[in-house]
Amino acid sequence: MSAGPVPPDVIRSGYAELVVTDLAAARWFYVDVLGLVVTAEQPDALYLRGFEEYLHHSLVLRLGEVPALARLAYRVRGQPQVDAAARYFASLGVPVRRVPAGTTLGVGEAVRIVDPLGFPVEFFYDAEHTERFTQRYDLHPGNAITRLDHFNVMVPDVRAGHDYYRRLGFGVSETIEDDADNLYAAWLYRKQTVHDIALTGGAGPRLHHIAFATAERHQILHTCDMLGALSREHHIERGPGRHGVSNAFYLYLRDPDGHRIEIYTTDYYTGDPDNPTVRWSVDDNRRRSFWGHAVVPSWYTDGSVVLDLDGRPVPVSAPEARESERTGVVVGADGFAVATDGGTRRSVKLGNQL
Ligand code: XXG
Ligand code: FE2
Repeated sequence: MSAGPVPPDVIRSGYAELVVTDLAAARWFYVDVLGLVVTAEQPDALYLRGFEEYLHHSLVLRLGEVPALARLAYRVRGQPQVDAAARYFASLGVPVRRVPAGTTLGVGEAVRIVDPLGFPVEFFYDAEHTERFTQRYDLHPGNAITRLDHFNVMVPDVRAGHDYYRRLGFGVSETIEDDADNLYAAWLYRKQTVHDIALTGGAGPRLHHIAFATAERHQILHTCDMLGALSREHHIERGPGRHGVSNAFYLYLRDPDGHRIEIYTTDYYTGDPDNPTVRWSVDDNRRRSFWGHAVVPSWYTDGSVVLDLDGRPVPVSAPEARESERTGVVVGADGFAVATDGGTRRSVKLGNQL
């Protein structure tokens, strides 16, 4: 029996394209507050990058009617790997579309698919180079973002998502699970950090967040101080704090359209072939906040819709109801459960109770 086409050699998470409904408001958030570098600007789009990034962009903001994720893009190891992606995904029977160079400004010929989890994903290699601003300290704001770090997506079946990314050659750095082998969340990588993609259990396919890295913790605190000083503190959703999973320092923000952005710094090296997977119990109160802080319910429930290759919203499915052994309620995601109460649904927090 033939093994079929091999998966493309993915290097790392490369860029994301978000649909935003007010480009001026988005520019304020991403450029004036977060301090991302503008590579190019068009009447209906902004192309942004971090201070260490030399490719054209790691985030595209495109004007549209409804806030959504247009695409996650992975960089592959050379242009022939773009063809390898086309062959591999055609063999899986999912929608595959080749797009000519320049379809996204600054990006060469690429392949777009809807992956088996329902997400619009691009595989690209060729991309325009720009100046790397690592040591242009004269340009750095106090909260300078260095680079894109990872994507996080919401999926109703974390095990299926984990298995799909494992087949694509991703390593698994950390998980949240229970004694019954239920997987609540998983972190998977190609580059030598904790993750390029995280899977969060919940109604999906939806985008949970896009995460950008700063070099140091204090830069995250500076963003909080700026938002406070501008009376725009409502953009802070969760944190700042220290993750259990990944050990990174973090902050979650909501942009003017509600898209969630994480600022993340100083996780750890995962590049050895025998890098051990850290498995967190869903009962460990430190897994999401190492300091035991409660996670706000919106962090578990809210996500951005995703678009198919023709720009239509992809329908969302809810996770299969699971009886928690501990509580007897239906768990939607770890730490946040929806209990059915004689017909009335109420939200209860589980995982952060001491
Ligand atoms: O990047 C991450 C996260 O996926 O955003 C969430 C690392 C850790 C966590 S968690 O909330 O599980 O600590
Ligand atoms: Fe994250």
